[in-house]
Amino acid sequence: MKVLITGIDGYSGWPLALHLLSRGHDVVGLDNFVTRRRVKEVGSWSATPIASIRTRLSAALEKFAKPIGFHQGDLGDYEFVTRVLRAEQPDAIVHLGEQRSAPYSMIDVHHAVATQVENLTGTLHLLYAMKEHAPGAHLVKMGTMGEYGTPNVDIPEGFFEIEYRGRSDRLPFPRNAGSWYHWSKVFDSGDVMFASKIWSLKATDVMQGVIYGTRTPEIDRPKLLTRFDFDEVWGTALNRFCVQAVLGLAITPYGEGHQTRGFIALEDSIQSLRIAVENPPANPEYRVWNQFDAAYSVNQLAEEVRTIAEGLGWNPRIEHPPDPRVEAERHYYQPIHEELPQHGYRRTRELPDVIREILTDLKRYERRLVARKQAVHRGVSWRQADNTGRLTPITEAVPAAVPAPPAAGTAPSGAPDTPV
Ligand code: USQ
Repeated sequence: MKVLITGIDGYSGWPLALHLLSRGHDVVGLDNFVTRRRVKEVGSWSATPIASIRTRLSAALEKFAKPIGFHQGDLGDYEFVTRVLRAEQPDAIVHLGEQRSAPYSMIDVHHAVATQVENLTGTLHLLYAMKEHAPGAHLVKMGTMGEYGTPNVDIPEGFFEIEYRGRSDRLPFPRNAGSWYHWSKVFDSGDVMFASKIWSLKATDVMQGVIYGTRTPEIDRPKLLTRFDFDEVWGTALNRFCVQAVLGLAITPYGEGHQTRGFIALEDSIQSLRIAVENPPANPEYRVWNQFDAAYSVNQLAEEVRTIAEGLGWNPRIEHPPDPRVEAERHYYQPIHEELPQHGYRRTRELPDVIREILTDLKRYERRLVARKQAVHRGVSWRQADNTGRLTPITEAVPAAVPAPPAAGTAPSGAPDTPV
């Protein structure tokens, strides 16, 4: 199968590319490297020293004796999107190329607008380009469990049967997102659902929980490392807690800490995306899969990290800063996740093992964590309309120039080779 990954340079995109290659698929990706630039914007970098795309592509070629095709460009450029789809004719498109941070979207009006404009524009461009140039392709769209919010009833997989005033129907389950970012994913989902209906496209909308971890089996050498963010804007809860333990900073479940979310290890999240790719709907259809392994409160995660870090001889502590987000700190949480197991998914990674692995890996890169320690807490508050004062850059400026685009299917020539 030929698979196009948008956002191939990202936390999930890169390990997914390696995994699909290992399964014998043809892989081609596109990226505009915006996450690398935006992590710098908030004064941070990846804990793992990730190689440039050029080095990544040649390391993958060395390992799998098969190239990954690559196009540098922006999903906001419709000409670029159509050119790639026309040239590549993918069987599946995994759409990961979106602004993925809730705190980033809450910084101020400009970050909110950038998040929603980019995410919706990129998705619409992809849908129109599919309709015109690859109507038989299967779109696997990265959504988020956060689209549903935390309702006081069980959460189905996308749709539910409802009876109201004596009549019944199967309708999309109500969405109730908790950030401008999460709302952008809700709007995307509506657009993918509608496009699938009017143009008879095949689409799987993956409602993914919070991902954690540093490794997948294919990442067996430094040049193949994926990024690992730990600053308040780009790092997610469990990954941040591990970094806090390594740095001797307080582990920070916000507020009461009973906020509960679905979590999934990086390796299993890649397994799920691969299963979605390899099992397209037989006929045009918009389907929704909830993708997480288990629900944990942030308190449970903090305790788990503390216990394992203590086992390593460290002395971590937990503090509860006031919750900077506007979210329920105590709530019911019972999402259903039956579709993936029905398609062959099996959990392979247990939480304590992965935490131990993350802590061990991070210890190796401790100097990089120390160098960006100030970025672990930035103070983006959902209650403030403008958080920019808190986010004055604390490291070097973002490079202005974007490397020249490489030819399709070749390693880019202009991409910087310094690990970032
Ligand atoms: N949290 C803490 N302490 C921290 C950081 C976060 O208690 O230091 C809490 C948050 O308040 C929230 C929960 O942990 O209640 C999850 O926050 P998060 O930053 O790990 O995840 P979130 O902002 O929801 O977004 C992340 C990814 C996003 C993905 C989403 C899946 O950045 O791309 O869509 O997880 S989900 O959460 O299921 O919507």
